[in-house]
Amino acid sequence: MLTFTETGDGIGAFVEGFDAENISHHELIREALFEDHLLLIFRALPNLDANALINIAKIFGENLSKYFREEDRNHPETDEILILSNVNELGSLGASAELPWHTNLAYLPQVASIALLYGEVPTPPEGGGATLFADTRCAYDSLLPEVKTEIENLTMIQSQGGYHVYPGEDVFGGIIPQAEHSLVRVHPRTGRKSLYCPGGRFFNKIPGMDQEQAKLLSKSLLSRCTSNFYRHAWEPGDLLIWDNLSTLHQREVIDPSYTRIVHVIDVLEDEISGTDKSNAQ
Ligand SMILES: O=C(O)CCC(=O)C(=O)O
Ligand SMILES: [Fe+2]
Repeated sequence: MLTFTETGDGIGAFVEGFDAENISHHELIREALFEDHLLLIFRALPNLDANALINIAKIFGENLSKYFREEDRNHPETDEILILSNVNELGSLGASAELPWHTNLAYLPQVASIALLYGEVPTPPEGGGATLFADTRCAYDSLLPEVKTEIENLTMIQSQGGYHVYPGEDVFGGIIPQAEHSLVRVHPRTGRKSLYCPGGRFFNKIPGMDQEQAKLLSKSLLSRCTSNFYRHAWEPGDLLIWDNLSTLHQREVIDPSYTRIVHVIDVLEDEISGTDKSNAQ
């Protein structure tokens, strides 16, 4: 039987009994993800190979790996999975530093609706590298009505010189990918509002707002979102799937004397557009 048990931290549920071959489970996990938990945690699936992971991602939609740079396609068997590791020969993309709060691909116009992270070689608890998740939908709901009105029509520029390609742009020539997104997003599936990536790793500016004021607003919204979070201390074979439009995540620093290898897939959900409709031209 497919069951969901809440983490108790206001976001996320542990999933048991999931069978990817059972089609009736597909809509159940989509519903549990978007309507209820925003983060699904599958513990200890140590034998999940590349195909199995790709097939689970397909339940949610189109793989966005085409936006990754050629040189970063580092999985030996497929282009659809990125390996993030703090071991150079395996790809140094994630390195060992902390990754501040962010949503994946926020600096692309076509953002990822869902993301998957699979822990192939997690660090032991003393090795760091836990991943934290916060609910930006609840954070929006908790704002005072006057703050909601104040931010309703704001946009933010999200920017990153990192490892994803901005379609049509030459990142190798030094152009930093960036995109403008509405701060308040309406989830295309549930109709619920959330704060979309209100600060952290990719925040650049708020068009039309003085930069000091923009930074203060971003900081205060970010701290509102991240006052509660679920902290995932990895065990071998854990799989996390999250609603990337209604959450933020962060990775704690890794002790570089430990090896850590995780696999990433970013997905654009089939039935919805990841493009910010409220902002569409
Ligand atoms: O390594 C992790 O736990 C998270 C990695 C991540 O958030 C990213 O690469 O976007
Ligand atoms: Fe991420």
